[in-house]
Amino acid sequence: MAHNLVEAPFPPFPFTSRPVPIARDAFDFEQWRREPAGPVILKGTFADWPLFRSLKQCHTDDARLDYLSSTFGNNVVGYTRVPASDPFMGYDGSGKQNFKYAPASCTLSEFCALMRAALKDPDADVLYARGGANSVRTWPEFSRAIRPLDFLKGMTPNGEGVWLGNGRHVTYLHQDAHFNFFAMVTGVKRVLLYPLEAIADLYPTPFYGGIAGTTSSYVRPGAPDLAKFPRFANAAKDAWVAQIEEGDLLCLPPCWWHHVEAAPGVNLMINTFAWALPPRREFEFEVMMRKAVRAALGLGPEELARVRSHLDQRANGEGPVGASRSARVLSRRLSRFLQPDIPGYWRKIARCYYDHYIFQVNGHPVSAHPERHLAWARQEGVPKQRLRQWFRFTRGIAQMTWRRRRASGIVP
Ligand SMILES: O=C(O)CCC(=O)C(=O)O
Repeated sequence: MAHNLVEAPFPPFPFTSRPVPIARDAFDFEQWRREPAGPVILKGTFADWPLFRSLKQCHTDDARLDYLSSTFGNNVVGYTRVPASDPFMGYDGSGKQNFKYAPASCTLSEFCALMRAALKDPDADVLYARGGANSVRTWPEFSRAIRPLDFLKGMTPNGEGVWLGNGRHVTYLHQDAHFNFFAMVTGVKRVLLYPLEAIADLYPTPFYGGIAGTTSSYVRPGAPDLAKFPRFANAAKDAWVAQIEEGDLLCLPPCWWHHVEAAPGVNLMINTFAWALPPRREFEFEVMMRKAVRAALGLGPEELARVRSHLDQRANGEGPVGASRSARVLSRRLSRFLQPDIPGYWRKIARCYYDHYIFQVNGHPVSAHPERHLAWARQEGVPKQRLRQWFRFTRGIAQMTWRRRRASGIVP
């Protein structure tokens, strides 16, 4: 593997990191998918996309916007805007989300006109069409301008988004439960990454209780407040950085933390999430975790330590002998995702989540805002909330099935 060491127009991080490797010819994608050791960049995998080729022929941002506007202009874009003076989208100093995901919408040609004006004024807002609000398969002409990537065959897409902006935005540090592939079509992004195991040093939100339903971090990696988040200094040993440019496909294993910045100028990235387990199994894990975290709050440290050591030794369906019924139920639930039928990478993820949120081996799991962990647990106990989660999952599956029938995307 080679490394991506190209200079980029980003201020350096106040810590060192290792570069994400670039895959060379001998790279075995199937093997990576079975045992993803870390993120990797693939080059040239979508060089045949009409969208990519057309944009490559445009030599200015004006020309890129003309092309996007004239070819896909009627599609409806959901977007947000943040001030150029601070284009960070995430948590502010008091732990409050400082932006709305995609509060505005217009046609793509209107959005291109807004971006064109903003590009001429360095003080203009940063505009960003976020992928969760813009699905590739609902923009028919756009979908026809890309090609499915054969090596993703057999994976199940979970959402394929269009991320488009006038550059300079910063997306909060968070992780998603799925594989994630970033196809950088135009512009440059810098992606800071950490394995899930760095969780304790990243000051996470409650489990899946952060921005847009992800597990997010309260830290701003570009300007970390080390007085408030002293452990973040330890995270440097786990930090990876990828600078992705036109034609790069960044492949992220499930649950890797990522923080994304765009260089100035028109920026277009298409991503696809792919389920890391069969969808129902992944949802079962989420539901099980939500129950287990609540159940753990009712057990003492000794009993939790017994459950943990029981899982370490046996990882079977029975709980520790002589333990309370709640401890045995907890043990049974947790062991389900440590069995050999669960892929090795997910067993590792499960262990890491268990240690952090259930056994609390790193201290309080939401140490930046402990009260939010309790509020989250209370909320999780409300049947309406569980129904909402089930509804969201079922609707997501139905939507994706319907979209896959109608139009093609990145996953064949
Ligand atoms: O590119 C971005 O700004 C964010 C992308 C992202 O966070 C994601 O795909 O999960």
